[in-house]
Amino acid sequence: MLIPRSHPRATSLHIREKLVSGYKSGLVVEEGLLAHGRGEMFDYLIGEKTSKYALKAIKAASETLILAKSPVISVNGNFAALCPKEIVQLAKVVDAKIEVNLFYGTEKRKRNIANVLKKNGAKEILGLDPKHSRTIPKLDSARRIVDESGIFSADVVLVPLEDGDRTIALKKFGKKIITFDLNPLSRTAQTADITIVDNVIRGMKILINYSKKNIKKKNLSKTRFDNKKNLLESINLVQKNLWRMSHA
Ligand code: PTJ
Repeated sequence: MLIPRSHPRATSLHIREKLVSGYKSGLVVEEGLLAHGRGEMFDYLIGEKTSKYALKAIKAASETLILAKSPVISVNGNFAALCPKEIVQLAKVVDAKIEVNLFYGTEKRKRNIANVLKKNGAKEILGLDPKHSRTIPKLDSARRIVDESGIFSADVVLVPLEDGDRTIALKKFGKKIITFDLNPLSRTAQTADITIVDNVIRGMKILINYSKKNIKKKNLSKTRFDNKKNLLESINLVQKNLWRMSHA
C-alpha cells in the first residue's frame, strides 16, 4: 500500500517498516513484532503524539540520567531497530554505557545489534563478553545475565519496551528504572521510577534535545516527579481519546 508521507498514518507505517526491516536483518524477534503491535494500539489511543505528561517524564528522565553516577542504556531488538542513532547520541550526551540485553537471547542476535550500534558510532558495547557476565537475582529469563561493569553496577538503567519481570527484579536489586512504554497499565510502566508513555521513536529525540540543554546548566537539580500521578494522567488521556473517538 503506497501512502504519501504527508498522510497522518505515514509515520506509524514508517515505524512499522523499520521494525519489519529489523526483523529481516536479524535484530528483532517474532515476539518483538507482536510487542510492536501492542504498542501501535496504545500509540493510536494517545493520539500518536507526545503528550505533556510524556514531556514531564522526559524532563525527569533527563535530569536523572545526567545526575546518575553510572547510568546504562539497555538495548533489546526492537529498540535497536527503531532508534540505533538515538541510542548512541543519548549515551554520548548523558555519558551512559550501552549494554545489549535480550529476552530471547542468542549470541548471533547480540552481535547483529552490536554491529548496528557500532555503525551508528558506538565505541563500546557491553553485554557481549561472557567473561564479564553476572546474574541479576530473582529473574528467570535470559535477561538475568548482565555485564558486571554495566547493568550489574549501574545506579540508573534505561530499559525501553521492557518485560515486567525484569523491571521488578532490577528494582529489587536497587536500580532506578526509566522506561519508555506506550502502555501506561503495563507492569513495567507501573513499576518503573520514571515511565515515559510515548513512542520511543518520538521520545528519544526529545530526551536527547532536553539532555543537551540540561547538560549546559551549572546547577542542575532533580525536579519533583510522581510517576503514579503522571501515569494516571496518561490513563485519563487514553480514556478521553476513547470517549472522543466513540462520539465523533
Ligand atoms: O529483543 P528481545 O529478545 O529482548 O525481546 C524484546 C520484546 C519487546 C519482544 C520483549 O521485551 C517483550 O515481549 O516485551 P513486552 O512484554 O511485549 O513489552 C513491550 C512493551 O513495549 C508493551 O507494553 C508495548 O506496548 C510497548 N511498546 C511497543 N512498541 C513500543 C512500545 N513502547 C514505546 N515505543 C514503542 N515503539
